[in-house]
Amino acid sequence: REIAYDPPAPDTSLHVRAARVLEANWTGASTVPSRSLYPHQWSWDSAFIAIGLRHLSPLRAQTELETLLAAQWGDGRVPHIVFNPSVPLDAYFPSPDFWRSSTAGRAAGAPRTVQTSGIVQPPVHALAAWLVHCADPGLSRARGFLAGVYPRLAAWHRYLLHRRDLGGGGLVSVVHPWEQGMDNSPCWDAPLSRITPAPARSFRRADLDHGAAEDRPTDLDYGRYVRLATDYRDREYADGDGEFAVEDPAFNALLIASEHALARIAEELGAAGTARHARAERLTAALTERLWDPAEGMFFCRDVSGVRAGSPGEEGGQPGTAPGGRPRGELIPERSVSGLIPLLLPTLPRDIAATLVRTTSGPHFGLGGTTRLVPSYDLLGEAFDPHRYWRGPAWFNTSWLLERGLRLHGERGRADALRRAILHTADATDFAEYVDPYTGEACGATGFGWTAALALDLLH
Ligand code: 9YW
Repeated sequence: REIAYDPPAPDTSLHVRAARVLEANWTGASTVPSRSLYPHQWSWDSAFIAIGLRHLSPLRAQTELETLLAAQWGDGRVPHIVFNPSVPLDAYFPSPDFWRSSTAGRAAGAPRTVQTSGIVQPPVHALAAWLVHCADPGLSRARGFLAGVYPRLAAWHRYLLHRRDLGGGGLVSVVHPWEQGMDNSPCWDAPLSRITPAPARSFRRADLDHGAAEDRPTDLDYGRYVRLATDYRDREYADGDGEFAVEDPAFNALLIASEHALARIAEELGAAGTARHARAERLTAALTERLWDPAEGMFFCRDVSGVRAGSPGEEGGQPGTAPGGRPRGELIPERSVSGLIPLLLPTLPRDIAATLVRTTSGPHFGLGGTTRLVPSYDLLGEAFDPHRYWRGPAWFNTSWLLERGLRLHGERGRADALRRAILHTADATDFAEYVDPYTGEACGATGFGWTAALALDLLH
C-alpha cells in the first residue's frame, strides 16, 4: 500500500473549531454569547448553547442550565441576563446598576446573591433540559438533573401563563422588545412609536464600542428601550400596567414546545404528563386563533398594549375577546421570521404547516432560492435592511428552529438543504453572530456561542 496509515482527521474540522469557541466562551459555570459584545449569561442563548454543549460535555450542559435557573426570581421569572460580577460595569449596557434587581426586584423575589436583569427571554429552557437529559440519561439520573430543574421550569411556565397573559386570550405577552430576543424587529416599530424615548444623554451605549453603528439598533430605538425598562423597574417589576404588550408567535411557540418537553420530563420523573400535553394543545389552539393569518400564510404579532386582561369586552364578552368574538388588540402586519417558527410545533394543523413551508420558500423569505439562511425579516418589506440586526439579516438560532420544524413535518429535502447551509455558513464565517441573508457575509461578533453550539448539534 502506498499510504501505510490513516492520516488523522485535521484538527481544524468544524467540530473541533466549534468546540473551541464553546471552550473559549465558558466561564466556569456558564457560557457567554460573545467575549466582546455580550460578556454575561443570557437566558435563551444558554438554552441553545446547552443544546450544543451536550454533545461535548453533558455535565457542562447541565451546569449551564442549572446556573441560569439558580438566578430565577421568587415569582418564577427567569431573568434575561445573569451578570458576571467580575466583568466591569461599563462593559455592557444596561448593567446591574440600571436594573437594580436586588432592591427594585425585591417584591418579585429577585435573588439577593446574584445581580440580574428584570425582564425575560423566550422559554427554550425545558426543551433544552429535555435534550440535555437525552444526551446522557445515566449521568442525568445520577446527578438528579431533571428532578432539580423540574420545579423551577414548572414555576417559570406558571409565571408566564399567569402573570403575562396581558391580552386575556390565553397567550403570553412580552413587555419589552428585548424579551422576545429580536430587539429592533420592524414588528415593534408601531407599538414602540407610542413610547417617549429616554433622553440620549441619560445613558451610554456600550454596544457601539464593539459593533458597527450601522448594523446595530438606532439611538432612537435605544431611548425607547431604556424608557420601557426604566418604567418597569420603577414599578418594581409588577406586571400588567406597562405601555408595551405584544403577543409574539415565536415566544409562544417556544413555550408550547417547552411545555411538551416538560410533560416528557414529568413522565421521566414518574409523574403524569397528560395535563401538560393538554395545556400545550390549548396553547396551540390559542396561537392559531389569535395570531394565524390565513390570507398571508403566516403568523403575526398581536399588539395588546392597553388591552386589559380580565376586563370583559364592553358587552360582557370573554376577556381578550371583543364583542362579536374577535380577539382584542390588532395584528401587526410585518412579516418576521418569528411568524414562521411555530412550524416547530408537532401538532400544528397540517394545512397550516404546509402553508408555512410555502411561505418560507416564497418571495418574502426566499429559502432554497435567493437566500442562504432564513432572513429575520421580509425581503420585500419596506424596513428590510440586510445588515441591520433583526431587520433582515439571518441568525443561526432561527434557522436551526426552522430546520427542526421542516424535518418534523416531513420536509426532509428542505431540512437537509438548510442543515447544510447552516453548517457551511457557520464554518465560512468563523461562527458569526448573524449574516447577510443573500451573501452569507459575517455581521456582528464572531466566535458566537449559539452559532457554534447549534452547528455542533447539527453535526450529530
Ligand atoms: C443586545 C445575546 C443577545 C441575544 C438577543 C440579541 C442580542 C442584546 O444579543 O441582544 O445588546 O443587543 O438580540 O437575542 O440573546 O446574544
